[in-house]
Amino acid sequence: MSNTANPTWSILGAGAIGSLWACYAQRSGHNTELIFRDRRSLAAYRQHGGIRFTANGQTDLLNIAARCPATITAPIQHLLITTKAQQTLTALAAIAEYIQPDASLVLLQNGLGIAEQVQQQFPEARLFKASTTEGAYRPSRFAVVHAGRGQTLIGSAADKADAIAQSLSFAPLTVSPNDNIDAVLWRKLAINCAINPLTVIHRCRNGELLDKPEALAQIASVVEEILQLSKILNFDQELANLHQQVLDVARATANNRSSMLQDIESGKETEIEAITGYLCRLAAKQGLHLPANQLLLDEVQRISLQNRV
Ligand code: KPL
Repeated sequence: MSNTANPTWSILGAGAIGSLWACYAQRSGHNTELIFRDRRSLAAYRQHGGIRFTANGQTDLLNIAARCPATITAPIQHLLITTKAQQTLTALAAIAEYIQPDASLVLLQNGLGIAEQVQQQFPEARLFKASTTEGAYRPSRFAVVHAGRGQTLIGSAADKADAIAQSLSFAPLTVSPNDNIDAVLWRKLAINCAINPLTVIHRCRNGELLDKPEALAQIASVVEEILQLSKILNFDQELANLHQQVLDVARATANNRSSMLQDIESGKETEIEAITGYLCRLAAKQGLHLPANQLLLDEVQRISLQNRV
């Protein structure tokens, strides 16, 4: 029952957010498929019997269709990309032959700097960028918990996003078109830079940062540097009240472990390169050094190296 208004969405990246979208798509009767990295992960998924999905205190095992690059047979016209930023290009290269030239590609991930490279790899594709504050985490492999409601915005420099937003709104998830998605993503990057690395360094939940004078001082310095860079890039209007907003997000998500801390705790590669790394590289191109952010980057890289399993 795939058609223009109700397309089949292939989902690349079965992390928390990819699994969340896949589960709600399946629940609401839409065609969807998860694309796993290789035959081994696909076999492990099949062995597990599906994704164990928990929402509103209820858990179900959802047997969502799944493939890996070697088992894809049909062309891909609608692709939701929820891999980690640094894994995107390799994951896309593995399925590139199936992606239709004019496919709709939606990037829904933390960090910046990948969209331009994806557009280069698929020059005729309709590329959309999205950002979500839906709260989801994976208590174990092939399991996802929808922990808190949030907002999801989508936009594109070249296209209207209304139809795509609608087709990705699998109830109760709602995706809204946004005319200034780059500003939304810049703000999200800034908030991620101010919270995520510090939760790793202090090994604490988001809200616990607010009780630590040292962390509060670090947040203030990180924010100050981001505002400096944003001014040079003419992005400063987008960041009005950034400092207050960071504190609000830490308070609103007080009980959560940031995605970066979750990665560290499960021995996975973090997204530090696409978050603070991207910020520091962008600053360097402008001849600007961001010492507080650089320190967090170095420190998280050091912790990750010690930590990888
Ligand atoms: O987006 C987040 C994450 O965990 O990645 C939070 C902590 C809410 C903001 O940085």
